[in-house]
Amino acid sequence: MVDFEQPLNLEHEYLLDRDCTTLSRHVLQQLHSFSADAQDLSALMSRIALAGKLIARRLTRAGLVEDALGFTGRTNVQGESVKKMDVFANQVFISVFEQSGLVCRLASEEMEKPYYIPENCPLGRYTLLYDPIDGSSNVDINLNVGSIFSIRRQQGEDQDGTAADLLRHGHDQIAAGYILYGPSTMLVYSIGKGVHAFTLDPSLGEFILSSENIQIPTHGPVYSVNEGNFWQWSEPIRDYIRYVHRHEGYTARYSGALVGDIHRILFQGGVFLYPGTVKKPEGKLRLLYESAPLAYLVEQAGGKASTGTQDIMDVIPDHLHTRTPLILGSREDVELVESFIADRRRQTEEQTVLTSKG
Ligand code: AHM
Ligand code: MG
Repeated sequence: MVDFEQPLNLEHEYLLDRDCTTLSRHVLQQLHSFSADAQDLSALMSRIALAGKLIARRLTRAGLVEDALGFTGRTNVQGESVKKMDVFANQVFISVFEQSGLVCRLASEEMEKPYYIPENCPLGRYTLLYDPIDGSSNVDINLNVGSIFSIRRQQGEDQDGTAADLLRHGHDQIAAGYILYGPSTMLVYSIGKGVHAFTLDPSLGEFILSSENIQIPTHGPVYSVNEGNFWQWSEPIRDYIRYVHRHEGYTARYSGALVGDIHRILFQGGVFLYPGTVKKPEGKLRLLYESAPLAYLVEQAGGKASTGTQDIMDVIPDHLHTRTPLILGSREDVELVESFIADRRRQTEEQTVLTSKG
């Protein structure tokens, strides 16, 4: 019941941003340094934040702006229909890094090959990998979407443009995170020193620190998966879902945008699953700019990321757009899913031995 007699305490409104720790200041504080590398990382994060603000601004008014919503009529390299917002957001990331001297090369879900910014290359020692709009199907219905990013040091010249130096495990990432476009716009990042969340204050136009050193609960109630794919899963994944259906304490949450689902799990605990399906045996999500950055983040928060049989961070992609099954979230919940997979595998092996003997 609202007590209308009580005056509102407006002090609380300013409690969080009283110190106004901005993103760039936070990066420098984390590194305890003003070295060239620290300045680079701070500048990189500021540019990513600028991309986030530009995308958030467009999303906020998308229903009022001509040509903001709907499909372009094209399909991308993944064979998926491209939305106008995908194209816009992809271009925003390119534009904010032009003439920055920071990033020589960008690679994204929307581009078959890496995009070079030649004027940056003499100086820019980094590659930005990103999913400009994650959860595109939510755009036209005004639900949350996100952007995912990962930063790696560029190794060598990549003269043939194959980006072979990117085909390495996730431990090579030096920073990763996401921007969530929800009721507030939030940026969550890690540079290998914990996970920190910033909320965009539109009146300042700045991301202000709102949660520091986020630790994911070791177990949580949420399981987040597209259950419409049940018929397409392997038996161990079905075993796990049958298990949660039959035990108290679980609740299903699935938004259609990975960033939103992971954001919930980061704060409240639980597990996100996008396993292989009949139609997509490797799952849907792409390693380099979806699964690996989120794995890096979740591990930094004390959680776990797995294909079901291997740590996501250890997976080496064979091409830029390689997909992997993804099981991500609270350590105990991910391990429980893995145990169902291991159990079935053991049973199958035992069965094979028995059959061969007899
Ligand atoms: P997108 O980056 O093309 O939007 O695809 C990734 C999205 C994830 O955000 C989400 O978890 C998943 O695809 C939803 O897929 P589905 O509709 O098959 O459940
Ligand atoms: Mg995506």
